[in-house]
Amino acid sequence: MTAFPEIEKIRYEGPGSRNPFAFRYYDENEVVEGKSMKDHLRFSVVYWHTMRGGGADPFGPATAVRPWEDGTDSVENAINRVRVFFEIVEKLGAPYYAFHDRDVAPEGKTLSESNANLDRVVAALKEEQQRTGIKLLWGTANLFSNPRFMHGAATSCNADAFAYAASQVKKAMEATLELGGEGYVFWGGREGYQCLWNTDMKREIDHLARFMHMAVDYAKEIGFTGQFYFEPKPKEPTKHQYDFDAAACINFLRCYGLEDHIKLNLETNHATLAGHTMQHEIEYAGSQGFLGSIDANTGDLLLGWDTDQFPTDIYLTTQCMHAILKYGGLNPGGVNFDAKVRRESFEPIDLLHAHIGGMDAFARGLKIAAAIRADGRLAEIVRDRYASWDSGLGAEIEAGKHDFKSLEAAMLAQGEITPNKSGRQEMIENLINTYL
Ligand code: XUL
Ligand code: CO
Repeated sequence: MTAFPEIEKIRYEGPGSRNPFAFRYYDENEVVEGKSMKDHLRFSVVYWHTMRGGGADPFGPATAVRPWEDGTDSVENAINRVRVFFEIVEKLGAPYYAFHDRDVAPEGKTLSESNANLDRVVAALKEEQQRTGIKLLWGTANLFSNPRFMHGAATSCNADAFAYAASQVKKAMEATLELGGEGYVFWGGREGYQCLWNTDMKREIDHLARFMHMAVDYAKEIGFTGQFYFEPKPKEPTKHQYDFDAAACINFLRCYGLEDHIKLNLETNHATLAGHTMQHEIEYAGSQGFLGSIDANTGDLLLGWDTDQFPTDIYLTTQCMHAILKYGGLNPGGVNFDAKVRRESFEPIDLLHAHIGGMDAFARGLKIAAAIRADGRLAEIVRDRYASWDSGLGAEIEAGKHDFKSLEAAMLAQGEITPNKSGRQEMIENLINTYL
C-alpha cells in the first residue's frame, strides 16, 4: 500500500515557497564549502519513532492513527510497515535510516524465533534499500524494553542478561552487516543505576567495557568495518547512566582501550539533560577526536525529560553545524532525526511536516555556519583572543620549553601580567545574529 498517495517527492522550492510539502532551504545539490548539502548533512530517518512511536506518555496511551497497521504483532504487518517506511524516507529524499532490532521485527517467544523474525524483515529492508538506494546509517539493538533487562543489559547483576544482550547484539550486528550499514550504535538503555546501595559500580562498568570489546572482536570476525558509536545520555530511564555525557564516555573508552574503535553519537536532548548544550558536546567530542554522528532533536527546557522534539531552532542548528564543520564534518556519521511528532500530532502527514522542518532547519544552520566561516570575522576574533600563545612566552610554553621554575622567573621579572582584553561576548553574539 502507499501511505501518502497524494504526496509527491518533497522538492526544493526556495525560501519564497508557501508549499508546506517543499523544502525552502534544503537543496540536496547545493554546494556548501565544496560539498553538496546532501553529503554534508547525510540525513537519516529513524524507524523507532517514525514507525513505532504512537504517542503514549505516562498519562495516556498511544494516539497516533496509522492506517497501514493491521493491529497485530505479526511479521507480515512488520514487513508491510517496512514498505511504508521506505515510502516516507524516499518522499523526504533522506539518504539514510537507522533502526533497533526490535523496532523492525517482533520479538518471538524464544531467541531463535526472534532471530528468525528479524531475518525475514531484514530481507524486506534489503529489498527496499535496493529499490530506493536508501542506505543504513547505523543499526542497534534494543536492550532496554524487555523486562529481562530490568537491571540493565551489559551492566546487569544477572550474568544471563549480559549473555542474552550479547546474543542480541551479535544478531543485530549481523543484520547491520547484511544491510551494508555504515555504523553500529551502543546506547546505554538501562546501563546505569537507580540506587547505589545495591550497585557494584566498578563491576558493572568493567562488564560494559568487556561487552564492547566482544562487539569489536566480533566485528573483525565477520568483516563488519562500519563505525561503532557510543551514545551519551545522563539519565532516563535510570537515575544515572554510565554513558553520562561526551566527557564521561570518552574517559570510559580511553580507560578501557576502546578509543580506536568507538566514536560518539551525540544527541541534543541528551546533552541538555546532562546540563550541557549540544554545541558543547560537539565541541568537546570534536576537540578530542571522537565526533562521530549526531541524533538531531531538541528538548523542551520547561520539561525535565527527553521529549525528542524535531529541531526547528535555527540558532541551535547553526551552533551544531558550526561545530561540525569546524571538526571536519560527519562521515560516516550523519544527521539522524532521533525525534518524534507530538502526541497531539497524530496524523501520518505530521511525520512529513516534522522531517521537512528538521531538514530545512539543518540546511539553514549549515548555510549560516558556512557564511560565518567564510566571512572570517568570528575566527579572527578568536585568533586574536589567543594571540598571546602565538609568540613569546605562550609559544614557548606550548612548545614544552618551560616548567614552573622558569615561569616563576619570567613572572618575577615582569612583575604583573600583560593587561587582559575584553571577551566581547555581547559583540560576538550581535555579530552571530547578523548572519541569521
Ligand atoms: C534514547 C535514544 C535511543 C538511541 C538508540 O534516548 O536516543 O533511541 O538513539 O538506542
Ligand atoms: Co538517540
